Amino acid sequence: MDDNDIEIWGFKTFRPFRIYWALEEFNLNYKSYKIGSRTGETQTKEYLEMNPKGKIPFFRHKDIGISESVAAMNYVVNNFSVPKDFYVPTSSKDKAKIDEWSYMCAMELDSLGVYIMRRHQLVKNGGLANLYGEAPNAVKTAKEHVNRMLLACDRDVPNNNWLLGNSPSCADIMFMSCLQVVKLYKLEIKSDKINNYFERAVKRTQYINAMMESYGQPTLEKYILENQKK
Ligand SMILES: N[C@@H](CCC(=O)N[C@@H](CS)C(=O)NCC(=O)O)C(=O)O
Repeated sequence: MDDNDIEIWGFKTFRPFRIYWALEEFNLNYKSYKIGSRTGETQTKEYLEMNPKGKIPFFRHKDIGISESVAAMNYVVNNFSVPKDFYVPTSSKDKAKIDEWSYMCAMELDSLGVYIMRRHQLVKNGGLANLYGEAPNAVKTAKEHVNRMLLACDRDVPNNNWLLGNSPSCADIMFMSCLQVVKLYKLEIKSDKINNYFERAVKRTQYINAMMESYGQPTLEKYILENQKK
């Protein structure tokens, strides 16, 4: 398939980042619209006609529009010619392993973990308690949940490789996107293996390009520093 007319809406958070990283791995052309959540930009008539959820990211390629980050990431890796140094499995076993990582990240780390923290933490701690209500116990148990899930991942994180071998795959995009936000919320990752994996992964050029697209900075540290100045 050709990469004409790929468009992506959204930036500055870990979910659009997933799509940017996939697009960068596949070296595709795309047009990005740097709109943020809760800025009003996702609530215009035009945007809501495209994506009635009123959220970011939104992805469009020709006649298909996709309003879920994981689905858009998968669309990219399943519809364009696969670069040599990116792993898209053909075996049902490896496909299942990638699904296992993706669902774990989207449900356990994202929805039940960092997103609960984000919704119910105080604004001064980077949360949205002003909109969704302060819920210290929910935040506490969400943090514990993230911790527990990360410790459970430790066994399956390799010492020197990507999650499924010598090249990154969607499993890595998903896991790294969540580790990124775990770090943004200053949660300690109590696994040397996972911390070392993170440090290896952030050196990849395509990761850095995706960071530039979504956060305007090559590293998370620089993005955090930039925001502290504001
Ligand atoms: N499951 C969706 C979640 C999308 C989502 O919640 N996006 C956030 C920003 S990363 C958003 O737009 N929030 C605004 C809102 O909830 O109104 C995905 O993975 O794409």
